[in-house]
Amino acid sequence: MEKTLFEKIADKEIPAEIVYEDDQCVAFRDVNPQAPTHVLVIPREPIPSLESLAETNAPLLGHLWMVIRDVARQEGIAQGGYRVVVNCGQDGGQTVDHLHFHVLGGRPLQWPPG
Ligand code: DGP
Repeated sequence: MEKTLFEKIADKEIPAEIVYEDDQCVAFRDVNPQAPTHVLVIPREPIPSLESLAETNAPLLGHLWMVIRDVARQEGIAQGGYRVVVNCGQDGGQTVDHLHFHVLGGRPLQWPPG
């Protein structure tokens, strides 16, 4: 099966500024940042979206949240505060069909989102 765009980034076939990686996930800077810090955290496994998660993905999800916390600390936004966003499906604004967590910070963020 054709690799997703984010699999190609994880496999370093497409360049990206990777800020963290391990055997389960990769974190890299968004190409179109919406805040001074905008990092995407993805599982290496090409899970298409939140909607396609299985019960067996629960340990992976726990790991991803720990990585999100650590990336926020590493980026220096943990103390000021930050936001984690997962867009799911068409109405949710998802454009890349590979589960990803947006980690946004470095400025006060507005609420609600559009
Ligand atoms: P979403 O709309 O939630 O599916 O977010 C997809 C994000 O992926 C969007 O903020 C832009 C980012 N993105 C798309 N293509 C690339 C790419 O080639 N490199 C990087 N670093 N980010 C990308």
